[in-house]
Amino acid sequence: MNWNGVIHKYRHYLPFADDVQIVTLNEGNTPLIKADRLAELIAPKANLQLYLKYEGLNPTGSFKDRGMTAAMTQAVHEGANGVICASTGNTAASAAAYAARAGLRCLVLVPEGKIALGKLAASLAYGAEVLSIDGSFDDGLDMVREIVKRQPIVLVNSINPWRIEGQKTGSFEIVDQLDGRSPDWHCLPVGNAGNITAYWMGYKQYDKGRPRILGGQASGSAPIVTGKIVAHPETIATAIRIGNPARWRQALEALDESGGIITAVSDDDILASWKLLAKTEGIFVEPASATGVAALKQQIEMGAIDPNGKTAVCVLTGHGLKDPETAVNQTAPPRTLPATIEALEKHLTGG
Ligand code: AN7
Repeated sequence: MNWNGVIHKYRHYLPFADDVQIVTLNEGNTPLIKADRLAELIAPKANLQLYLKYEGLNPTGSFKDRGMTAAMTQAVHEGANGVICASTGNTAASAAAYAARAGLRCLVLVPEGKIALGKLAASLAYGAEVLSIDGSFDDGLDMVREIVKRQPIVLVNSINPWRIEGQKTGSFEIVDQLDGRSPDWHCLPVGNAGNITAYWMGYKQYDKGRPRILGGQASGSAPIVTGKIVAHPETIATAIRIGNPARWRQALEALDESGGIITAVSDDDILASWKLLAKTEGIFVEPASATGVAALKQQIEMGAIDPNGKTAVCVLTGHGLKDPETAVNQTAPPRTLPATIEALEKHLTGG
């Protein structure tokens, strides 16, 4: 079957006018991968049914494309000339791509030196005006919130409700891929809290069972866990280096209504899960994307989640190639070898 993107597929659940021109890169339809080896490692002998929703396989390499197709479609429908966002990187790359496709001007504000290389490369390649600010993501978000009050430019951060509308299709796909039921646990990283908001909205709307939501924040950037704005958030998972989430209240609602949990995981635990995903399942994600797995592992170990016979979905939000620098820094360098058969044979046989 030909796949034409999430708006085409789930139009019936989205509040678009009949005559919108859809801006799409055929996003969505990402695989839900059963991860038996990883399940056995994080919950030995528990018959945990663990699935990984590999959102890094979207057109710009992250989950943001689901919401961006919707936000850009609506922006074009409303006659916008340009769009703007603040970003830790993935929103920037996605906005840049969809704006290019729509023929719109695109401005992205990113925290200087704190955006992974693949995200910067993509945003530049798509032709966005990349503005590097000497502040955090949160500072950038304050700036774009203010500028859209003064200038006719459309904000495409996840405070734009169309971002959430498009993003919620992730829940619909998971339910469809699980043959019409929802998992017991839905695990994901939480940064600005758009994704957690959207998934919960999607499960409720689709009405085929409701999971409990498990959100993971990096311990150096965990405002929702601590209940306090973090003025200077830090984490190796730069995607979720956010101290004052825009959808904080909705995240708390999702946790409350679902009987969920929000927890902080250390950078070491994030990196340990990042390695496990790559080495036991062959799935290379950016560090932030391993936070849902790290949170699940932690909660099972603490006894707060009983894995026995349960179904859990972890959303892997972004591709590993987004952050090649961290990958290279966190692994041993390649061994150098003379270009001879003798040297190769010696290596192969343990010489
Ligand atoms: C890989 O790109 O906020 O809780 O500006 O890139 O919905 O913010 C990215 C967030 C998780 C957190 N995983 O999602 C941005 C940005 C990855 C991400 C999150 C982000 P939200």
